[in-house]
Amino acid sequence: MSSTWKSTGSALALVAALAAMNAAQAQTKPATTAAKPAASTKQQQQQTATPEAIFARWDKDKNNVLSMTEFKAGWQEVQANMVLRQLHDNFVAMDTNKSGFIEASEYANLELVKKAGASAQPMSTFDLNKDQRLDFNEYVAMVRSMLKSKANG
Ligand SMILES: [Ca+2]
Ligand SMILES: [Ca+2]
Repeated sequence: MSSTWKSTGSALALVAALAAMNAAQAQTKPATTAAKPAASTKQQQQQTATPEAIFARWDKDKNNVLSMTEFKAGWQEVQANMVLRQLHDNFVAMDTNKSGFIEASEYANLELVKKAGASAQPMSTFDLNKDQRLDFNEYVAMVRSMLKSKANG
C-alpha cells in the first residue's frame, strides 16, 4: 500500500485518513512525519534549507506571516552564521599545526595581531581558560574584541 502514497498530496490524504481513523489518539500526531519527512528532525531541517523550512524557522509566533522583527532576527542569524563560518575557516587556516587550537606562534601570525603591531594585546588576554592556547570560542571573542577596538581607535 505504501507505493500508492508517493506524492505529497496523496500522503496528505493518507494523513487525513489516518487522523480520522485514529481520532481518539490524534494528540500524538501519528502522521506528522509521514507528511513531511524532511522536517522530521531539526538537523535535517537545517541541512535542507528550503524556503519553507527557513520561513517556518523565522516565523517565531507561527502565524504564517513574517513580521519585520522576525525577518530582521532571521536575517541577523544568517549573517551571524556566515561570519561564524568565515571565522571558523580562518581559525582552521591559521591553525597551521592542526592542533585544533591557536598557539602563541600561530597567534603571532594572525592578520589582526600583525596589523595591530605593538598595540596588539597578548594572547593571554583572550585565553580565558588559561591553557596557553585559543580554542575557537576564545578566538571568536578575540576577533570581536580586536575589531571593536579597531573601530573605536
Ligand atoms: Ca594550533
Ligand atoms: Ca584557551
